[in-house]
Amino acid sequence: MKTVKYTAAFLILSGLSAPLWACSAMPPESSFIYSNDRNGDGMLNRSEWRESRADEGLAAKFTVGGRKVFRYLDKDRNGAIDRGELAGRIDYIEHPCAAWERAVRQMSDEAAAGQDR
Ligand SMILES: [Ca+2]
Ligand SMILES: [Ca+2]
Repeated sequence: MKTVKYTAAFLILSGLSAPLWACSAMPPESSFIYSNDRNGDGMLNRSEWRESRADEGLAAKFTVGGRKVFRYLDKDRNGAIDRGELAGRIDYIEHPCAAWERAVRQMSDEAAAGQDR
């Protein structure tokens, strides 16, 4: 098991596998819409909005599901809220890649400590 960890840490440190080891997450507004978009059109209509919930891990700067908030956020008045209309108004409490980055850092620290021995 140690060999696997050290090999992974070596590959990460050497940059050989950067594309394989990269962590990516969708923007928070996309995550919110994806979680609440029942008809899959990439937007939240009034009905979807009323039943929307912000996932644990997301912090919204608006009252989720509120009628007045819907009117305020629907800037183009097309009856639906899209990603652009939510941009900057919702964020991750902790970025989804943060735990992954800590784990990678710990592996590389352990690998470095192993080389010092
Ligand atoms: Ca929808
Ligand atoms: Ca709109």
